[in-house]
Amino acid sequence: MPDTALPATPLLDAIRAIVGDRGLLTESSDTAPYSEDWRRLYQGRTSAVVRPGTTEELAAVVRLCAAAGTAIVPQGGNTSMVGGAVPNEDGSELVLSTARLNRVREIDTADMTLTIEAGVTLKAAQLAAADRGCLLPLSISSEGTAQIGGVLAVNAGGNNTVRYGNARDLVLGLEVVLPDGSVWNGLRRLRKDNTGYCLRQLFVGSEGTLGIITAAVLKLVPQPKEIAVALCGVENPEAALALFSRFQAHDAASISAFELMSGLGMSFVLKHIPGAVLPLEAPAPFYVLVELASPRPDAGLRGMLESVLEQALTEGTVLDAAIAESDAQRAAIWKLREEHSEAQKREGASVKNDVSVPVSKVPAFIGKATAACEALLPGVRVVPFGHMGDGNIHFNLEQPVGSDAAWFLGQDHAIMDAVNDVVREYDGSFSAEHGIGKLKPYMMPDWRGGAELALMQRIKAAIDPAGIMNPGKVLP
Ligand code: 2HG
Ligand code: ZN
Repeated sequence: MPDTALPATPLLDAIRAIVGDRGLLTESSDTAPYSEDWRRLYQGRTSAVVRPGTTEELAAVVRLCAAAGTAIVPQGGNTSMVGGAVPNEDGSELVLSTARLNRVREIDTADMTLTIEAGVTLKAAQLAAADRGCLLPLSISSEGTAQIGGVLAVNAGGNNTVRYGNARDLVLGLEVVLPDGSVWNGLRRLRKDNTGYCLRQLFVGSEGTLGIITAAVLKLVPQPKEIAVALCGVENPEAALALFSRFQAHDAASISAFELMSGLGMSFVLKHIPGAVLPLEAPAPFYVLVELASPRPDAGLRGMLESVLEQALTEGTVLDAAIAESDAQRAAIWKLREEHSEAQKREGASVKNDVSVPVSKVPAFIGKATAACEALLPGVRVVPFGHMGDGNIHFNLEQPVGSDAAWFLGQDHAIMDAVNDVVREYDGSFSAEHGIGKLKPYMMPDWRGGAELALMQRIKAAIDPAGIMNPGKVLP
């Protein structure tokens, strides 16, 4: 055994007896990928990653940890942008991976429900639904890796919130392992069920601090039969908002995504992502990706897209536009948007602000926050993009060219504070869809202090009195 492996303990022996050898990783080379977050902001350590194969196994492991007073960090695809799924640095916390809970339990096309385990990736869940002619209307850039359990635990939003709401809005039922190792089976599939406190919504968005989601019943909708996508170049966020209003006035119900990108963010994608091509004549200061979708095959979306864009071109709201002519072109346009995070990572160090403001305030927010950041850190590169149709902007800042990455990352609180001051002016939120994790608990007293935070702390104490579930996340 290499000297990097930590010694076996009675707890690990007992856990091994439940999950078997394939359910327990203890070599540091095996546990390392589970100990660091996607952004590489947090480098934790753990003596073991436990990978139970069933809910019963997972519950038995939690019972052992509860008895031993050992803290647990639940982890799905480990795609958190806020360090929500990494263990601390002292190696005292066990990582509990849901990856092997990966069964689609049931798809019911009459009830339009998907009963699915936590470890299925969002992409696999979408494909399972599509196989049965249904759509799971949740789409995020990390869907190939992110797992259902984590997606629900953080109440992910993504690209289709403008039409279908956030993950929370799709959850009919949940199965949760509680901090004492008991299992709450709330896998109901009812559209109406007023029976006291809505417990499932307590766990959605709790980021693993109240229990571990092991399975869920999610709502499905009919698969779109017609989809139309365009990439538009626009002068500024004001023009993007004007375009959004045009589409809304025309047929608000057909909008399934309305995404904003900046010229700089797009240039990073074109530079760093192989195969990325801009389908417009010339680069633009900002871009909009608009997607219309309908379950009707003859909805005439293509014609509608053309006529709205023609009007917008005539009045100057849009500088140029490309409408996808095939599935491949549609995917190529979406790739330009979905690779924004990866491209920014390759360009250098970035500080992220996952914030939301009322949709009508997005342009003013971007203008003011840009000015604030440029005044704070001359040379900083502002890369706002995101889900304009629901008001969620990823107001990200890339390090100044030639600056030291560690120095830049050390400015994160000053940058986030400057951006959040503007968010507050517009009655927005400092955390729109990525959650609080390990990065933002310090903001909670300021933003959610008083009765609200006190209530959250009492809920945490009531459900997890020993504080073993994902310590140090969400609550300060
Ligand atoms: C997206 O919308 C994700 O692509 C990631 O939420 C955003 O990298 C980010 O800040
Ligand atoms: Zn996003």
